[in-house]
Amino acid sequence: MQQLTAELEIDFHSEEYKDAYSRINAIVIEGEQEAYENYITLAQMLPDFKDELIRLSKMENRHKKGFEACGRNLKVTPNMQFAREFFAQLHGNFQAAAAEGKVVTCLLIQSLIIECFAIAAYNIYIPVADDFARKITEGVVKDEYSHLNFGEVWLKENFTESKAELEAANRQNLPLVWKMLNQVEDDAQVLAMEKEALVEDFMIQYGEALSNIGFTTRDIMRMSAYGLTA
Ligand code: Y39
Ligand code: FE
Ligand code: FE
Ligand code: FE
Repeated sequence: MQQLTAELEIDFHSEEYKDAYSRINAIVIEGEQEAYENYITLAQMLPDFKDELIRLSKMENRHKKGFEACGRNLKVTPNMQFAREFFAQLHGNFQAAAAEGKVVTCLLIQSLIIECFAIAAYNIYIPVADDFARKITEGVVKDEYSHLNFGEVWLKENFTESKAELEAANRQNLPLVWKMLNQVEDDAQVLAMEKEALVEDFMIQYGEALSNIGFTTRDIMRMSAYGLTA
């Protein structure tokens, strides 16, 4: 892994790298902050799972602190304004769903879509990260799999009643992921993260999650196609 970053000759201290990092690092910090808040909201919506969801929210808060340290380590100031705008639509959809008590939509947005996005981004980042950020990100990505698992297990257990709402929420929110990926493509490239690799990893995680919940291959194909219209 050390080798890959050396082979690619990534200069973590160049102005170009730091400029791109000011946005990507901010996105990750903002994402972790919103994930922290989203799991607190979910804890209120699912009182039977309150303790577990509060535990997940605390993990998100630790992730945020880890990524703040990654930015400080490279002497980069995260562009939080950019990051808030980046998440605004997905965040708005989560909040609207929460206000209506639509727990299935909230779980799809946070525990499936956002967690799969995080897993894809962190998996692709780890081999090309600086040594400090790599260690932090390796610890974080393990936690993200457990967050995805929470959503999968709950939705699998409630699949029949959730199916229609999941399809609607997928249709509403999956196109946002492609929009977001397109927005960060150039910055990700500067960090040696290929958009094609991000898309591939996301679709594998997301498709596997839908399959674990109970969707058929045919359903998954149909649901995945909504991304392409973005
Ligand atoms: O559950 C979580 O911890 C998720 C909030 C974090 C999302 C991180 C989103 C990363 C997108 C980065 C895009 C880089 C190309
Ligand atoms: Fe996280
Ligand atoms: Fe998470
Ligand atoms: Fe490319």
